[in-house]
Amino acid sequence: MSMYELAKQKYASIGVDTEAAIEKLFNTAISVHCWQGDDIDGFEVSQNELSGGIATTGNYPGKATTPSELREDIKKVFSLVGGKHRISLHANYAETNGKVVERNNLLPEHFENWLEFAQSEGIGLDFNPTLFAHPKADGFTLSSLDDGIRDFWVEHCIAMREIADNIGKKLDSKAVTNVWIPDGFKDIPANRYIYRQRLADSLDKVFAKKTEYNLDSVESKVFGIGAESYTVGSHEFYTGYAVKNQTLLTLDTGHFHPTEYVSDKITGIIDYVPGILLHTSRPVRWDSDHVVVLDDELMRIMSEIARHDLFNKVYIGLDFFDASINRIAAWVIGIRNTQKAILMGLLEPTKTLFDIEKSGDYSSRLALMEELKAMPWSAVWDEFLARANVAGSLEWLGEVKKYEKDVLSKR
Ligand code: RNT
Ligand code: ZN
Repeated sequence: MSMYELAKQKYASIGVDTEAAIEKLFNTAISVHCWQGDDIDGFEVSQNELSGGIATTGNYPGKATTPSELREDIKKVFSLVGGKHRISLHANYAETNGKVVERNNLLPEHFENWLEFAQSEGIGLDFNPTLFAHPKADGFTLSSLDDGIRDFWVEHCIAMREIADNIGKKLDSKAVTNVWIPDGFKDIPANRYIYRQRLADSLDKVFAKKTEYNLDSVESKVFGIGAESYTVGSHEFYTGYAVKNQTLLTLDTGHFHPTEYVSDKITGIIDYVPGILLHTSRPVRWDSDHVVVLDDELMRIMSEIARHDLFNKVYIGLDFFDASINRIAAWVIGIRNTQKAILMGLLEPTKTLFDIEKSGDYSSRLALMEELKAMPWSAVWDEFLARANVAGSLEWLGEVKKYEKDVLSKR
């Protein structure tokens, strides 16, 4: 009997259907962030240094320097992971044919090549206005007290959600547009209120027009480099804003105090917003955006989604950028780990766990949860890879090494 058949039987004995889990995993799209491929540089004609309190570190050779190289890399990544996914694009990945197009003037045509790529891959796209790495993003953007600066960013966000709406329609797949701003103070502010009022007013302007194929989301943060004392778009601010205005709320796993868990926030907020966008990341001592590993928190997050069947309300996206290792490997590791965690969540005997808990038998609850970790989930994972026709657990790295030799090293 194959490893998978044995695993299938073992799971069946605790009431878990591995076939259903595999099918669900196939149907769970992850929004893959384009910016892992080139350290968030993007392709603007006038390049500006990364800013906004986020940073990539490392100098691994072979990064994508053109849109076609980036798409080639993403194609490679997609060939190494099972299932159909999406691509999350930042505004600074627009293609303007060598012409300077200000961010507030961006149009769907500037994402035409991405649209064609998505069509040929049969996938959806998501968007992010880029409110950093720009001369007008010096400390404050949507919350700026300077009308000129504030209006510029309002216009930029409006342009991006129109692009999302337009492209979402063409792809017949709703696009999530995620707004994150770096606004904040290095040192103790005198007036914590005024910037938040300003931000709320800007967001109202940005979201004023209804869209059909675009879903708005807002992303909070606890601090950034250079904004250690005060972040305008804090978690409380955006939670309130999202609930009041019924936008999605983005939860980035790197944006909270180290002892706070995103996994515990999901059921706290899900009934009050139209959805949650996850930014799966890995903070190491700070919001460092390391590649996602299969750690406890990732498993807890995915098990929350699986236990309550929240797949229709939680949009799973990635957000990490490591320039110190092969960037294709970084992507594949992060995507595969996210999928492994989803699978582990799907392989839990949820009803049994809930029933045991209701009965008050907490010893059995803990025992079962711990035993689940030693169940043969990896045999189900290998079966998923085999059915997806992608390289197995130990083989994919060889393909990345080959790609590095044949393609990346020649850049
Ligand atoms: C920054 C936010 C944001 C960015 C991307 C590049 O702290 O997490 O999501 O990482 O937009
Ligand atoms: Zn994020």
